[in-house]
Amino acid sequence: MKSTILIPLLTAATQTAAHGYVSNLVINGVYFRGWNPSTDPYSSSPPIGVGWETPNLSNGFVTPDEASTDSIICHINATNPRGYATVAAGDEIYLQWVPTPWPDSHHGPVLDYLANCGESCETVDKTSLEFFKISGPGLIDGSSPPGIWADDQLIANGNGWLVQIPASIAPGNYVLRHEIIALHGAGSENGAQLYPQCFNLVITGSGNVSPSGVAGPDLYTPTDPGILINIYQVLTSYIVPGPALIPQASSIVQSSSAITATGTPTPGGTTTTTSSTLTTTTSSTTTTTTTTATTTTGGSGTSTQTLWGQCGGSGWTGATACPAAATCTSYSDFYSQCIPS
Ligand SMILES: [Cu+2]
Repeated sequence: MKSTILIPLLTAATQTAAHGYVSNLVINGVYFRGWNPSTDPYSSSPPIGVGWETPNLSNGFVTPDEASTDSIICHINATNPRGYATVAAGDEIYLQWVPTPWPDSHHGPVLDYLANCGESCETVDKTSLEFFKISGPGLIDGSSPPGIWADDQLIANGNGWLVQIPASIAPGNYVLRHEIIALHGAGSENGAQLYPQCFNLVITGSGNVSPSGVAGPDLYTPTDPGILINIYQVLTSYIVPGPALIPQASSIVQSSSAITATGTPTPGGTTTTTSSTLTTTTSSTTTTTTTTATTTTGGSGTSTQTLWGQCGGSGWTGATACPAAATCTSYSDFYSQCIPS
């Protein structure tokens, strides 16, 4: 009896520091940086971005116990970003996560929702947002525990996830809520880890579908069958948490998405919604290379990495020293992180 309880606990404990976030979006080849919780909260003037801003200093997750709170909407104490990216209905958006690879113990579904902001996503009250689900694969193959899950496909495709904006969606201002739910500890109550990440989009097009949705705190409960579940057993099915997919949702084949240019977010209040300013960057062979370079930029100006920042791993060219109270800790061949000593 003891051993069945102990194993998941140990699994969770060894992975506590290997959490993550979306480092960037790629929209038709154009790169938009996300909110970086390792560096941006320490900056007095972080760049205008499209990712919701959160003082998520532990680079952590939202717990099932917080599913009924505002934390579930766009992560802990999230506030509106000051910009947005423009995308056409029908286009695909690629969301890339760090660390690379996403910790492979963290099996679980990958979910995408939209919510219409009305006038502006830069000023909207997040508690008024009503989310409808446009994508939500969960279990791919449960025959060999702990199974193959949607986020295993994410790891296999450049550590990113491709989601299509439904072609028939009405144009307007939307928050894209993208989320991984990690189930490695989900056999115990409050053991699942929810990683919601939000982005501001202006969706263009001529569609007329405006689905109804549900408020963030109404999406899940801690005892949903897809949130309280032991994945260390053969599973023949899995009930993905949250509301049903809208009928217009599409299922697309996952792949990575090459970066060909860097996009500048359009500041809120700007009336032009046709396109963002593009700056062509030196082309790179893989998206991973570009991400690494960007992470390095985040730590520029000092040879010491910030607390929780990356400090090593295969291909890493940034700072390898950690602040005085932290130790550079290796989690895989690909990722080391400055952890408080
Ligand atoms: Cu984790």
